[in-house]
Amino acid sequence: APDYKYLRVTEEERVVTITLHRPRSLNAVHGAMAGELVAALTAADASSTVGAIVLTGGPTVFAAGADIAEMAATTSYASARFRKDAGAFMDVFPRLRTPVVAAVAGYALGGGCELALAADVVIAEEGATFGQPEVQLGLIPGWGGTQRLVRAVGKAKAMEMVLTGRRMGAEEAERAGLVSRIVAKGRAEGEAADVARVIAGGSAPVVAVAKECVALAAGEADDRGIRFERRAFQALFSLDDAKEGMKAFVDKRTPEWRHH
Ligand code: CO8
Repeated sequence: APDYKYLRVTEEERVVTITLHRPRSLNAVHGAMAGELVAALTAADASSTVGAIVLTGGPTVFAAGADIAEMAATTSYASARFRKDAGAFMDVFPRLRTPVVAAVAGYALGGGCELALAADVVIAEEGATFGQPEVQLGLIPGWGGTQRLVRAVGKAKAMEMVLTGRRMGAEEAERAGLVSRIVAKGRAEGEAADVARVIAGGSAPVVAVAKECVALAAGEADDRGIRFERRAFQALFSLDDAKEGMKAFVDKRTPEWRHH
């Protein structure tokens, strides 16, 4: 098995568990981690011994978003790392035949929330928190959040969350439909593994086609909104308010918007 630096990957009973592993930055997703995630998901999907994938951040945090320090150091979308379209790695999710069960403990913010939204089933434990705080950074969600959050929780809640950055606790997230189930603290990964084992116990082609049908009903086949969001993110990324917002986070202060 390949060695990953920012992931832990284990396989047991037809279930691959992928754990995001950058504990000192709350699993913030930088370019290197995103690349590893695509590799690990693609490898699991290609394996005939794998019937389901668990995606988790471990027992304390799912992911606090894209890596703001890395983004702040990127002057524009024309610069090297971003030339290839920093959101494109998310296209791996709709391509997977193997269902992905997200196990969420703690923060799932920004890109972290978007990873959960891209999963097929989301199990959250008490204390889990979901949100799209990009507006506070002078940005918008860029990994599908504006599209999939609307589908998950409806327009009013999605609009409020994206426009204000308000976070949603596990209970509200379950009521709204973002989460399939809430479990006791410390149980998200175990319960997600149980769900994944049940899925992996089914006939692989039947499961794959069932997933495809539900994904179609959930709007996953139409990627125009995702692509529009990505371009809009890129357009806003180079504005001075985005620079100020990201810099303010890095400097641990409140941003001062130029365009107020
Ligand atoms: N990126 C980089 N570093 C982070 C991030 C992040 N998203 N989140 C936390 N960290 C770091 C902190 O800087 C801190 O580092 P250090 O110890 O060196 O100071 C460490 O993790 C611990 O964080 P805190 O001290 O802030 O921990 P708290 O418990 O006080 O707060 C929070 C936890 C509330 C989660 C807080 O860390 C926070 O608000 N984080 C940022 C959340 C956020 O805004 N996420 C959205 C990011 S933007 C995004 O995801 C856009 C996706 C699309 C991008 C497409 C192109 C790339």
